[in-house]
Amino acid sequence: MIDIQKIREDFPILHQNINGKPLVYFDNAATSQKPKVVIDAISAYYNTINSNIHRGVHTLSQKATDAYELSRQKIQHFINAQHSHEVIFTRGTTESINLVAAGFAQLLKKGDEVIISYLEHHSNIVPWQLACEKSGAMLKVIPINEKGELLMDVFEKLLSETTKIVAVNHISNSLGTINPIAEIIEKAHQFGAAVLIDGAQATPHLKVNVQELDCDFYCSSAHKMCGPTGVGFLYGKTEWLEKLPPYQGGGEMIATVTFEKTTYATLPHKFEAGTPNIEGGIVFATAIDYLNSIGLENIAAYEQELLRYGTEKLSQIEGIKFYGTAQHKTSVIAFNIGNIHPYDIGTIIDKLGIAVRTGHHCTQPIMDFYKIPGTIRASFAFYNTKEEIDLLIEALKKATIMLS
Ligand code: C6P
Repeated sequence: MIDIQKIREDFPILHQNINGKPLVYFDNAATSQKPKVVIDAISAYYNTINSNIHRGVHTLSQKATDAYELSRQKIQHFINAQHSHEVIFTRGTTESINLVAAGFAQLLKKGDEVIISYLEHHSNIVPWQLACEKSGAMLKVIPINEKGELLMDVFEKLLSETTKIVAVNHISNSLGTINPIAEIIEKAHQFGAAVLIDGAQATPHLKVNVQELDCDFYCSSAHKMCGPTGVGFLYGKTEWLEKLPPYQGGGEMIATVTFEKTTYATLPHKFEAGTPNIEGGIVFATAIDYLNSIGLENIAAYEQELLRYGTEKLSQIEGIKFYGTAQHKTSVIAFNIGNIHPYDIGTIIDKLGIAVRTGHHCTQPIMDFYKIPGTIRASFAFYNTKEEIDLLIEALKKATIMLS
């Protein structure tokens, strides 16, 4: 059991009025709020050990390097990777996917196929389109049903010896669907295809075990996990990371450089050119410690309770239509009310202190599937409460009256 009121004390931002009303933050799928330990760790870094890493003989640089590498190990253990060199620091999920897709662009050839799904965020669509354009490979898409679940029988038919990589999200950011990734990975491996899992919406909410899943790549962003923005990770199996070409060239990713030939550094440095987001990388570990202190199982159980409560309460609103009613889903509720444009509702409830996201949520194909311009998306985190859901309902009722 978690003590929500105590947890809420950890988040300074939650205790303020927005537009004269207490803030209700339901835009957690876009980015999570940060606990004080994370905010303090950022200033502690700059107050005590700020310096460049992997470069200096001096003590500060060594301290910063140690903290950065310790954070890599924290991420390794958080996702149960076998080796810390299988964890590459990136700017976030988007960069992680681009890194893999750019590498595959060089490995793929005409006749090869890449499979993604209808549920993907644009950052798991566009990099693969670019890779296919460059290589001549073909992009295939797993369709969905009305509930927002992948059609697994069609997926099986799409798979063949020509499938080289399957890239799907663990959890849909727009609908909350939890995809059957263990099954996807197993089926793809039967055809020798690699599998990349976009875990941006999963790592904040449930325990991930990359060895058990046996995925080839897994990625996520710190900012959705109570950590800072501008940092994330790419997990890759050693053999795949060895096989992929470097993503960017520059300092720290080399072994030797001459004008004739450059040789590359060993993993993970081969993929970490230039000065990284040092403070972000280090503080990522603080965020992981914080999530672990609450417990992913506790977080998942409480958020499911909020999902049940929210769905039941919202169902009472006249004219509401939900998008994404999968059997297995996280605490994301996407909906529209009557013919009112989601943006109009979002704007009015913001005046009442409530933060939700409206629009296509960087998933235009899902909106096209439902033939809508966008949705209102309320996404709950473990620091939200049922009382806040009640405030959302009240605000929605007011907005509906004003806009009808
Ligand atoms: N989704 C949302 O409001 P970055 O921006 O690189 O940290 O994450 C991109 C990304 C990739 N995949 C999924 C499933 C995601 O949800 C996101 C980010 C946010 O839904 C911002 S668009």
